[in-house]
Parts: sequence; structure tokens; C-alpha cells
Amino acid sequence: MNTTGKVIKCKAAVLWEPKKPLSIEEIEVAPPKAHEVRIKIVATGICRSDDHVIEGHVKQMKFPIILGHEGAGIVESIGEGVTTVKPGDKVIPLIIPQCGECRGCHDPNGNICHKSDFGKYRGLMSDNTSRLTCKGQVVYNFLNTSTFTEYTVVEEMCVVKINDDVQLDKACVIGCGFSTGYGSAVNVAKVTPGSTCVVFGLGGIGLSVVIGCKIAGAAKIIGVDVNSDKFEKAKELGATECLNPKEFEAPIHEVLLKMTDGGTNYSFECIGRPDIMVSAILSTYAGSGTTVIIGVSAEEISFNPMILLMGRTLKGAIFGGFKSKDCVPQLVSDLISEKFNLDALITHRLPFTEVNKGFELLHKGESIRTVLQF
Ligand code: COD
Ligand code: ZN
Repeated sequence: MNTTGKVIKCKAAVLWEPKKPLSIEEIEVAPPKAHEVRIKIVATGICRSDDHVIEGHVKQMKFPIILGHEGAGIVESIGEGVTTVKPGDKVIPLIIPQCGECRGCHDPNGNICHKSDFGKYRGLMSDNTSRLTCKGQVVYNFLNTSTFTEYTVVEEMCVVKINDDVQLDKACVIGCGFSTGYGSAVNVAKVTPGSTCVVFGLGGIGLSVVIGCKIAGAAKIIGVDVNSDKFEKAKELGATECLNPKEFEAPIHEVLLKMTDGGTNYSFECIGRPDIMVSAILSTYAGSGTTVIIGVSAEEISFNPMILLMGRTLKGAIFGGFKSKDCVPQLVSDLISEKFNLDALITHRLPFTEVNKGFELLHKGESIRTVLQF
């Protein structure tokens, strides 16, 4: 049945309020307006950032909301003026838009489009309305995307066509976790061949950093996690050794300084804890080490400026510093040509309606990425 121009009724996982399970509801998805695209979602990963909203850690968030931001799907219909995708195209929705017009998009050294909803959490399209409703109520979107739904509508600047040959139930993790971690290593830190790296937190993001460090030619990649069950996979992906801070009396940065003749060249914080952010800085070599902060924290970070004065660099990035529309198609092509393999990141697959089970696996520390299939 041709659905173009019509409201689609479909299933979605709605979060009515924080600290509640997601509720599978029938929602209405309005047709795309000008410069918008309606997508049939085929697969979506569960990311810790979705969980942060469920747990109530993101204070500005509006409810009800449809979470999910690591998806892949097929264009169902397009609004007036859309030129870069057409019905039937395989696409990835983009958590960082690329409008191509703002200072952020013109900045060759950054990727933060001013249209991004990251940190603002308006949850609406640019015209301040939503295409999603449930039981007569407006439903907000998450990070310009919302993928825990059979259909979603995004703006053209928040979606990109990808190679037809890719499997969408793998490519979806390029929509957030993989690109965020991998780009932090190859793009943001610019890890050099022969260097020493330490990765704090071996979840989906941290393991993607490990993949990036290995591809960049790092000689030593040390993984740090309080859950030793994460070590096997980290080593499979390229970690040369792994440490559990619970097994050491001394602070972990001191252990790392000893192991690396005075500090690593690069460190990555993939947990979202201010104390670990400071440990990450302290574990790099004082003369020239670089730290990339990837985790988000509502608390402040504090340290003596002397820590940086000697020559350390502190950086941060969203989406691995990648300009989304420019870079995601290439990442998908790199997946097809087996530059990297994402199978190890996808530990569980579930039908979309079992989304809450996917979050349980995340809470228990059992999953890296659960991919929900529609
Ligand atoms: N010391 C060592 N390891 C720890 C500690 C600790 N004190 N606490 C937790 N860990 C480990 C856990 O055992 C786990 O293995 C890992 O840290 C965290 O992994 P996950 O699977 O919970 O989380 P990820 O990898 O999916 O995401 C982690 C982020 C910190 C990146 C994420 O939570 C976040 O803050 N994202 C926002 C940043 C961003 O770019 N967002 C864009 C959209 S996501
Ligand atoms: Zn994410």
C-alpha cells in the first residue's frame, strides 16, 4: 500500500516519564514536510545515552519522547525540496546534523552543526513542531532522530544515503557508538603509529576506540574497566593488555605511568565520570600526552592547571569529530570493504518489541550493543 502523503500508524517505544520502562504504543507519524524525510527503520542499536534519559540524568529532556538514535533504515517518502535521498534508499539518521550553512559546518576543524539538538534537547523539528503523536499528545524526538519506532521523520540535514550493499542490522552502529569511538582515535586524537594508548571504559564506545587505535597503528593499547568480563573482547579487537582498577592498591594512573615509562601518548575517557577524566589526563605523558573526553557527565571536573601546563592536551568530541553527512557514507564503505569488522560489537539481537530486555542486558553489563530488529 502506498503510504506517501498519508499519516502512518505504527508501533513505537514511548518513554512517558523518566525511570519507567519504555511502553510499546501505537503512534501516528505525519508525512514529511518540506526538506524532511520519513524513514522505515530496519534496525537500531541501544546506546548508553538512551539509558541516561530513561534514568532521568538529562534534566532538560521533555516527555513523552521516542528514544533511539543509532539506527538504519529505508526512505519511505520525502517532502518537497529534498534532493539528497529518495524513496527506497538505504539511509542512516544523523545525531549531529550537517546543514552545510552554519559556522560549525564551514569550520574545517569541527563537526558541530549549529542545528544540532545535543545539549539543547528541544526534541522538535526546526519549525518547532513534531511529526510524532501518541494518544493525542505530541511526542518529542531524541537527538534529531528517534529510532525506537517503525517509522520516524527527520530533516534532510539529519540523514544520509549509504551504499545499497550494506547490511542495515550492522551498519546501524555507525549511527553512533562505532563512529564516536573510532573517530575519537583516528580523527580527534590522531593516534600515530607506534604510540601507546589507554582506553578507560570498554563498552561499545571504548571498544570502538580500541578498533581505531589499532587501525592507526598504535603499538600498545591498554584497556581499563572495572568489569573484567570486558577484557576478552577488548583483546580480540586489539587491546594489548587490560587492567581492572579494583585489583590494584595504587590509583590506576600511577600503575599506568609505571607500565608506560612515564605515561601514554593518548588516553580516552569512555565512561562519563569526572574522577576518571582526571585519571585519564594524569595517565598521559606530561610533556605531550593527549586526552580525549568522550563520556558526558552532569558533574564538574576539577584539576590543577599544572597538569596541563607541562604540555598535555585535553580534547573532547561528539560523534568522533566526523562531519556526519560527509563521513558516514565512507564509514559504511569501509565496513563493506572490511577495513573494520563490527560483529564483535553486536553481542545481542532482539525483536524491537523487546527493547526493555535490551536495556536490562546493558544494566547487567552483559551486552556491548544490542541491535533491535523490526
Ligand atoms: N572505571 C572503569 N570502568 C568503568 C567504571 C570505572 N569507574 N565505571 C564503569 N566502567 C565501565 C563499565 O563496566 C562499562 O564496560 C564501560 O565503563 C561503559 O560502557 P557502556 O556500555 O555502559 O557505555 P557506552 O560505551 O555505550 O557509552 C559510554 C559513554 C560514556 C560514551 C556514554 O555513556 C556517553 O556519555 N555518551 C555521550 C557522549 C556522546 O558522544 N554522545 C553522543 C550520542 S551517544
Ligand atoms: Zn549514542
